[in-house]
Amino acid sequence: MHTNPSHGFGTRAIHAGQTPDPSTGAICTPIYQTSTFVQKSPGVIVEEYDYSRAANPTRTALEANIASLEGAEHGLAFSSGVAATGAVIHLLSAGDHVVLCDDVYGGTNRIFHRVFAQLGIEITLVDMTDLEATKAAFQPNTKLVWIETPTNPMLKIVDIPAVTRLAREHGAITAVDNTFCSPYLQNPLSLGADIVCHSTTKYIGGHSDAIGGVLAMNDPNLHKRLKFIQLSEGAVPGIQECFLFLRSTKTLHVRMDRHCDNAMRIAKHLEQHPKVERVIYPGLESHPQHAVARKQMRAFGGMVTIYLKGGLAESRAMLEKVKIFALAESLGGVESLIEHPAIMTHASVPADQRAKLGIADNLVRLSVGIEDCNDLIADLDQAIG
Ligand code: P1T
Repeated sequence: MHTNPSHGFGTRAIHAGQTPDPSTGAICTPIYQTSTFVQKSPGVIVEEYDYSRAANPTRTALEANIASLEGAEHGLAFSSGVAATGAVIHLLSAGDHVVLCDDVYGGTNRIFHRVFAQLGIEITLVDMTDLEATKAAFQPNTKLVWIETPTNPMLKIVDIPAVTRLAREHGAITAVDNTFCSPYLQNPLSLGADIVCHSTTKYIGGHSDAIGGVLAMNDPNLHKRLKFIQLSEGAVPGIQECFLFLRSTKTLHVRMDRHCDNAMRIAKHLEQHPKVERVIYPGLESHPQHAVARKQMRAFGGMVTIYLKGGLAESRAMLEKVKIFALAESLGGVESLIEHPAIMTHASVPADQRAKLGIADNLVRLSVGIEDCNDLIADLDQAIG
């Protein structure tokens, strides 16, 4: 199927990167479950295919599909979101410096501080909603700025054009972890970023049944370097996973609309709840960066973070009482999840940093699914008590 960049998101989601199988007409891209490809003569190969770590047609279709959804020239698929993150950090050399968003997924914090810091990468954590502090964090050896927005779990919104401008002025590249938005809600390359990163495990996959990651970029040199890292490190996705993600992107726009509608209703409901101290949702007027969110996001996503009145006892009681929400790490699936960041997803973040960010015992994170919203609200109400 021919698609071009001017087609709407839904058309590209369903068709980009995919042509009916030439040998059978199968409308879905086949699962090319093969590790190797027969050569016509030594070195004479069909298209680019010689070995599936280097390239595989099902993966090529996924990479082209995601690139189209991000408005990018190139896509690269990885075995997980952190594998995609690690590939970007491998662009650096010992002695290089990173300006890192202070509130990121716990595993992102961990790979920077506990894997790459040992290899000589310097890191400065900064609250990127404070542009003066962000500017002050740059050093002469700063090579990479890593943004996550909305941040996990505090849902802070980083002004992508403003921070990418600072990075360019300092000769650094910018990568944006766009997992919480999916390509449907925000396209960081169009806002000035050099690389966009997703954990496809989340909204792109959408069904809580596969782990994966992707990068998308425009610059051919960055693509060449990252493709070399993908080949050399070998953290590539399995072919079945590529098929599942391709299947899932076809409904991404429809699912995201429902995630956003449900999350907005739940955020507004909980804002009025007598046992809830504070609701953090970028779509609420009360969110400190609501204006920035309006500028760079098409809608406000499916993640809602709340502070309950009380402490660990109150949050533990709620997490044990939910019946439709499932107590589990991860996010972005069709089913609603609930979790305790301090004990679960962000346990690997040092306690002093958690305290500084506000990841407290009464903080609870919701990944609002696409069930009937009335049922979700009733479930939260009975669990909060
Ligand atoms: O789990 P993996 O596919 O490796 O993705 C890592 C990752 C990267 N970026 C963001 C913003 C993420 O939220 C994650 C994974 N997050 C969770 C598992 C979680 O519950 O927050």
